[in-house]
Amino acid sequence: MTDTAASPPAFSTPRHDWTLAEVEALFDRPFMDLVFQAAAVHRAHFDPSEVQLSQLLSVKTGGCAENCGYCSQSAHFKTGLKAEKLMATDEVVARARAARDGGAQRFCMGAAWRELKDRDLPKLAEMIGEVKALGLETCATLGMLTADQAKALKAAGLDYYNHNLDTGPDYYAAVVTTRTYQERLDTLAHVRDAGMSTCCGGIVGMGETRRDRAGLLHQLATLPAHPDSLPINGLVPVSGTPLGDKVLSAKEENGGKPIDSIEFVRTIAVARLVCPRSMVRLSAGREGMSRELQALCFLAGANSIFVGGKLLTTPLPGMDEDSKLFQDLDLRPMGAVRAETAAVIAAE
Ligand code: SAM
Ligand code: DTB
Ligand code: SF4
Repeated sequence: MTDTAASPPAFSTPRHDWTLAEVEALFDRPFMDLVFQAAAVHRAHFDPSEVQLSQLLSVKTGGCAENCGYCSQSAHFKTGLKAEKLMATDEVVARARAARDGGAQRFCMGAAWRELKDRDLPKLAEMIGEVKALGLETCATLGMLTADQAKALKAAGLDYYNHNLDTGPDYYAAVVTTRTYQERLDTLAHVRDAGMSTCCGGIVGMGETRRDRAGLLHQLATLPAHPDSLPINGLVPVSGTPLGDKVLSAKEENGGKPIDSIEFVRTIAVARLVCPRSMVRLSAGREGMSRELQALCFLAGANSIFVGGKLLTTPLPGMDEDSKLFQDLDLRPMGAVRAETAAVIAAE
């Protein structure tokens, strides 16, 4: 007998003193026990039939100064992506309204920047304020922030800031060299200090080891506050990027997938166990995942996804496909702000 049914309470209280060895030991648990335990912890904190829907929009695409080895938007790689200017506020608001009316609860604005420049702040603040006025939760991912910029974004109505650690500290140098791990931790501290919620996770399937995946989750679980949202992205292999090309040229391994699907589920389950109250987001990589694999991820504790047919520059399943999946799995969107609700908010 393994300690499955008896263990959940021990995991239910968030801890910040995880050791790397403990996180690695969770990865090594028998798969069925791990998923069972993660599902129990999920149920201790959330309604397991609810999944949060977020929609992304790339408000400034391409031409980024950073060299993140997975990214379609880096100016260091030839990916064929056309760089664009910062989008007009009206266009962003129209897209946010459509996302809300489609059932999204949160709208996340992404920019291909190394860091936010003060000159762009007024326009971003206006955008965030108008999206918030639609009744949506607001999220942005704009690169590194200073403490003052974080405060200004909070004042503009920003609820969440996404800034990922991407991988464990030992593998980090193989992924990006133009931004340090510490710089990422510093931006996260500014976001927390400004009173915003944090969205922070990483990518799996970049050639890292299980120890590196444990290293990422160990970092997240030992932050001063666990991330409010914890996105687990499966690498979307983009042709022209060093990490994407590696996967694309080794197609026979894992059936052309960047990571074995059972290992992916393990990563979701361990994230749920070490950060029991976080919204664990099954993020990039859903396109091409089977319905059964997604169901297993929800069972293992994922309770948030991106929807709407597109992430920032790469595809996602369409709304029809996701609605059918939700119907078949008896899942429902968490707290969606549909048109009727928003009309009430606007009239207040
Ligand atoms: N430029 C900002 C930054 O990196 O801080 C924000 C945008 S960036 C695209 C947001 C996150 O998306 C990255 O940190 C990375 O974790 C994830 N991401 C980007 N490209 C990806 C890919 N090809 N596959 C999986 N995740 C990806
Ligand atoms: C996150 O962790 N994943 C999202 C969101 N936060 C910003 C972005 C995924 C991007 C995937 C590649 C693309 O579409 O360009
Ligand atoms: Fe730039 Fe963000 Fe892409 Fe890195 S992940 S290259 S910072 S857009």
